[in-house]
Amino acid sequence: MLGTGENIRTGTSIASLKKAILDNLYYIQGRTPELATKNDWYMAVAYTVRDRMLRHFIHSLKRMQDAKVKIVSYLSAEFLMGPHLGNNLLNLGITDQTRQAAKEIGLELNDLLAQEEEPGLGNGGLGRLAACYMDSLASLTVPAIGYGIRYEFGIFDQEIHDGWQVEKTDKWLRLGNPWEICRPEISYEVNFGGHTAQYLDDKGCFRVRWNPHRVVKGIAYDTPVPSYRDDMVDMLRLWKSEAIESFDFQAFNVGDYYKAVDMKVVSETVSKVLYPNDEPEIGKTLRLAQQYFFVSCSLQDMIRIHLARGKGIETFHESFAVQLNDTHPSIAVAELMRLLVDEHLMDWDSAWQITGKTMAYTNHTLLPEALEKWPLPLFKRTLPRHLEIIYEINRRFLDDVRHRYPGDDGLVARLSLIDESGEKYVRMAHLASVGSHRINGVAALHSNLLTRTVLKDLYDLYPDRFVNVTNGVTPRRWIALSNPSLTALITRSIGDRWIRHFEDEIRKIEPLADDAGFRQEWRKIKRKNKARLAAIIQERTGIVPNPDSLFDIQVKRIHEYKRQHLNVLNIITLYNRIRKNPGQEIIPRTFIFGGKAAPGYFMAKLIIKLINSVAEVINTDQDVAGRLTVVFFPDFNVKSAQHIYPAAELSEQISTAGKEASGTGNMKFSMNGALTIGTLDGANVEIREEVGQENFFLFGLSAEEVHNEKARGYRPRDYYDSNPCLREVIEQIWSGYFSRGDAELFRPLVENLLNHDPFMLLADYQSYIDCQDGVSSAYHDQERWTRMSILNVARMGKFSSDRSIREYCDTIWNIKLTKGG
Ligand code: NBG
Repeated sequence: MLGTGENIRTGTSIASLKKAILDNLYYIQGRTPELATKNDWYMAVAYTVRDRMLRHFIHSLKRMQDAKVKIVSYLSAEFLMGPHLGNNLLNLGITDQTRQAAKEIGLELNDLLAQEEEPGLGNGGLGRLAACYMDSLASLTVPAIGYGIRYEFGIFDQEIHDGWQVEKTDKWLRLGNPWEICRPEISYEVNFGGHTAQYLDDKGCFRVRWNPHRVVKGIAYDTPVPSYRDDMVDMLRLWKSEAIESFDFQAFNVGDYYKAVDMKVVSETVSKVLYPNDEPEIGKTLRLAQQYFFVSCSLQDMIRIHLARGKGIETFHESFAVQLNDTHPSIAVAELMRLLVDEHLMDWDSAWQITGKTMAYTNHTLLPEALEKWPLPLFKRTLPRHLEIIYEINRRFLDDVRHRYPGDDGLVARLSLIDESGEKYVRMAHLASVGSHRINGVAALHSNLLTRTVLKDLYDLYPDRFVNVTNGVTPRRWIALSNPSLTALITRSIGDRWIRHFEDEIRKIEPLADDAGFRQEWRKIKRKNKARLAAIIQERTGIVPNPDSLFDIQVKRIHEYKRQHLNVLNIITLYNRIRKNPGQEIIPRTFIFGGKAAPGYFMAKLIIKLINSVAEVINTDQDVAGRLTVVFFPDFNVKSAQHIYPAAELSEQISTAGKEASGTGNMKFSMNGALTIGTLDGANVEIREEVGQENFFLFGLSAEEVHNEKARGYRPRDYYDSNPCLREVIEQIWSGYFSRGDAELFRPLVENLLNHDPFMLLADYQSYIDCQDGVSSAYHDQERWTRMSILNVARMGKFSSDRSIREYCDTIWNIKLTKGG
């Protein structure tokens, strides 16, 4: 029986949900319960949940037609949303009813949650940040559209074979995607290649026409992004590339069927696959095509929405605040100019004003080699009209620079949008900066270093444009969804307002750090989460971790600057101590690693092999049995992350100071009660400030010390020569101790450390080891450790993405928050 007055599509009583699931199974999946597969059931439940978002979704889209409302347009080549079902149930507040409804049908909700294949449309932190920001935008009831690419294949699935990473195609769409709504009628044409022609229009004005070589079409796929327990449902609009019909036609007319099909294949290639690098790779035409493709569709869509509000094009910036998530979408500066000047016939100066007021740019990296630049010939071949526009932007920009700094040719060359120091390149960070009214870094240290290193000249020119917005993560997915037991405990203690108002409310658990009963429950929950993770690890790897050992975890992309191999040096050091003194008492530890290496990044892949090789030796050594365990958790992604963070006790944030822009995993760990061992890098600095230095394990050189040591001429070999423990560890790796006698395998890694060590592992080694000893002794005192853990969570308010979004609204988008403030 349905609850009184309940609708089959919207009702949230157990009876309504149950009926709806069975209905959707029949009418959407075309199955009866007897024949339904697990995926059929998952789909039926997913559609049932989606139905319950649509009323608010449609209403929110209607609100976007209101000319008074400014819409945030978050342009990002990556959105790492994670599995939708659990999160949507949570945000709608119908998890318990749905669990019960499923149960009455004979289904386990957890099995259905496990059935969902996550959309891995991102590489790491940058893509996941975009997803957290979408959650906060909706929850703060800010109208927002996330614009990106609907990659057919997301980030590869990682398998481990013989200790090595093997990449497998991610076929996430294979079984269908119930969360998206395809909108074939929302589509735009995007041009590529060809040439431009100048002409005088009927008023005698100089105009440019672009005659492209190729045209593809972008189709919108919309995914609702619900707020946490509020009416707002924002939208993720991803573009899929397709062939335009006219091309098929032409070929058909001359009877060339195969050419028509070829054209279709080429067009569909644009949104085919996510580039699996978290640093850009120079010279991939397809990547530039992807960037331009999604940016052009998105800007055309925004202009359509703006004009549909009945407003003139000259007020575009009042309708949209466009945020460029790194330089990947920075072609938007030139594309908006093209649309305004060439298509909407606006004069250059007005168009430039509007562009600057609309755009803002977030930088996510300090690694100079990671700043995107495109070889000029490639750029010209792909986007001839945009190159002309960029030249014109550059001409005016550099005139201004010359005017302000007469005679400084060096400065002009450094600031130019075109790098002419050797082979010519278009500098995308410069384009983004010149075309934006705000430029931000993602943590205080990072923003500060930006103005002193990679963007220094731009900062000197436009100091008022630079601001900091420290990253944040959503406490909904990362605590309420991932850690239900902790969520229940906190809610029992301080009520449930903390989930929505994390910034102010979570602090209320601070006094409970002194409550022995609370501490005991806290520990029980951690123990339970560890046991749950241990079971998953056993299932995935065959390794059986001891749930009473200290869970010491490093999960993130594999990169030399993140220094997973420094962690390995500590593991081997501990191992050597036990070998020499088997009877000694030590705190048992389980070291867990997870993360993907870019497929072409040799050293990162070798680090994975090293971890697995060390694991093999240590895990099978009877002398250490149960005391040290090393695990490489394969295929780290959002789904597995939700099991990993809640089980962590120690969070490894050990990048070389000055290299990690912010980090966001560091926040997820700390929010789940892990203590951090870390350097003064990225947001670690602010996390330590918030939780208190006595609740944070700090080690290593500061960014400034790293800089100075390098300036003095860093010699890693000096550290090697003078530290016997370090020497022993390096020699073991070198000699084949962990590679069955193969002394060649890890040679590139060891030689790099001894001769160059660009990330200064050897300089930080002893400080890291000492700090790890401090961790062990702190862990010895479980009451003290628990107190520190509680204080970490209590003081994480600042790192809610709600706070970040509030700051973006205030200092960048000029949007007044109506609610939740
Ligand atoms: C990454 C940084 C991280 C940061 C995220 C989100 C890129 C280019 N940058 O430190 O490495 O947390 O961006 O800002 O992926």
